Amino acid sequence: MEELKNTLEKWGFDSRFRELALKGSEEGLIPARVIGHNRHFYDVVCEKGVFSAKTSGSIRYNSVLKSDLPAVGDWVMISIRRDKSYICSILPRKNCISRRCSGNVIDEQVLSSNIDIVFIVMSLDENFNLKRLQRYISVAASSKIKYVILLTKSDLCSNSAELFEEVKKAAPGKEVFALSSFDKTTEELLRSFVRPGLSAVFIGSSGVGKSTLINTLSGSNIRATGEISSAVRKGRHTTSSRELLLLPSGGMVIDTPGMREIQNWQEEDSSGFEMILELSQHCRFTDCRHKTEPGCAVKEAVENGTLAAETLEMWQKQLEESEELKQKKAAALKILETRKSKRKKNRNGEESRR
Ligand SMILES: Nc1nc2c(ncn2[C@@H]2O[C@H](COP(=O)(O)OP(=O)(O)OP(=O)(O)O)[C@@H](O)[C@H]2O)c(=O)[nH]1
Ligand SMILES: [Mg+2]
Ligand SMILES: [Zn+2]
Repeated sequence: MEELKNTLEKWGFDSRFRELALKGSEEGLIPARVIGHNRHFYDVVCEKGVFSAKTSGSIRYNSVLKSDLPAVGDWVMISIRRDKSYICSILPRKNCISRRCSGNVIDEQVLSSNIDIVFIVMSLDENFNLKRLQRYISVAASSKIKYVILLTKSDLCSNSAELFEEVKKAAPGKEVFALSSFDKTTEELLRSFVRPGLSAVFIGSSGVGKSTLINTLSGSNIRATGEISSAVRKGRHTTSSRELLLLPSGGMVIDTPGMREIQNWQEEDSSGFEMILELSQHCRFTDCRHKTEPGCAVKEAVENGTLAAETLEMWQKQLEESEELKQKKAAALKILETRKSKRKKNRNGEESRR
């Protein structure tokens, strides 16, 4: 029994989840962690091994947002009935990293949950883009999970020191590393963060080296990486699904497919925009949007060159998006309430008929 308990601990099962799981175990359910997901099935690991599971009807019935469904990294309670396994509930997430779904749908997609560290990966080649990095930072920061920035392909870059400084400025006080994904020192660096029992997730655009870093960390080629020339593989993604892997040295990593766009779902985080917040204290109107209002201290700072116009542009875009999101969230909650009350009515009706 002790050995079995150890198995789940390797996968990050701690006292918090153990306590949460105890409540569910009375109904014959057992705890498991979601380690993979494809269209209709989830791969889950539990004391009895790895199983392919479906969600129970009640999970599907009660979900309004995509984020109400299981995600890679979740601890869940499952039932194993002969040859079929079902995910019956999701234990409350310790945290999660999520984004707004791409395209026109406004919904929350959980990229992974119950994470101890986020590696934001960007390469020092033509993929380098500070605006995009800011997006990733915003997503990681609002999830309140520790994040570290990895700038890969330093071996292909002649001005990596310069770019490194630019990133340091964009992420004051944060840990930033310029490296080559293949180096032994990179393995040591990653290992210092991904300790046994901890879960790390790698996020970033396609081709920046997320899977390569995971191979370096694990000491073997456990992940396929994109080897085809960049001209051929433009827009192609090597990693196509999220997967949580247990490393031989302990610790877990989640490899994710490169994302073309990432938009924050959570309330916007203001890190990186402190200067605007500070300046807006001096605007004539307390609700100044720094657009056409007279007496705007922020606009003034842009005009005299103390504040970059792009920074203000990004901040305004972020505000617009978060307002749109607030409305959508309110609408989604309404749907949930209606569903719940309908369900209650049905149940009451059934009872009174008895
Ligand atoms: N020179 C050099 N090449 C690298 C480095 N890191 C990754 N690569 C190469 O970049 C290519 C893409 O790497 P992947 O690890 O597949 O990138 P990915 O981020 O996992 O991409 P997706 O799975 O599509 O999201 C591969 O050919 C790697 O060998 C690096 O530090 N230096
Ligand atoms: Mg990959
Ligand atoms: Zn203003």
